[in-house]
Amino acid sequence: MSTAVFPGSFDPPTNGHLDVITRAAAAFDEVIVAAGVNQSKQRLFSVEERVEMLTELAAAVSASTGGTVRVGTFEGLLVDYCRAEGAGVIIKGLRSGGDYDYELQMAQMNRKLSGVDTLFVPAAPENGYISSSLVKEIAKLGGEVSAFLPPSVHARLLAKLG
Ligand code: COD
Repeated sequence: MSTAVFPGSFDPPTNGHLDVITRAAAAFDEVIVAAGVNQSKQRLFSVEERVEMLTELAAAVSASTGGTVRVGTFEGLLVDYCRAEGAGVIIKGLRSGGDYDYELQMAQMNRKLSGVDTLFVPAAPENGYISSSLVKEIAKLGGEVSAFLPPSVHARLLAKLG
């Protein structure tokens, strides 16, 4: 069985993340969407909230694609998590040359460390400018962000920001 891990902060998950999850689900028997737990980073959503949002999205993708998408969390080295889960591939989304420069080095290092390879999924053109941090900034300043988020995530963001 081919298992891939799609790691991220997902603070919160966006339409860009959802597109990558959907496309990965079509290519692998199982996709684990793994939310990183990094105690030193300030997040808007707790890890429990991010897992809840991702679990709703994973259920919808599994239902629509017939694939298996589940959600996990990891702390520490990503490749240790991949090995523990029996995953041979890491999935990363690429929006720009900046993403590529950053991700290439990590991909090469992760392969050297563990043999776990990284596959890059190019962002869909309509999602290429979406990032969780920009969406949060716009929403905090009162801007409209519903076009960038799955509806369930949008509702949670509005509730979170009051
Ligand atoms: N369209 C397509 N893809 C997108 C979009 C979009 N609009 N937005 C984001 N993505 C992709 C990103 O490129 C990334 O691949 C993924 O989705 C997650 O994005 P984020 O922003 O939620 O999460 P990041 O990039 O902050 O997550 C960083 C990790 C937690 C994955 C990273 O820090 C990590 O691997 N940490 C583990 C520690 C480790 O092993 N370190 C050693 C590395 S060699």
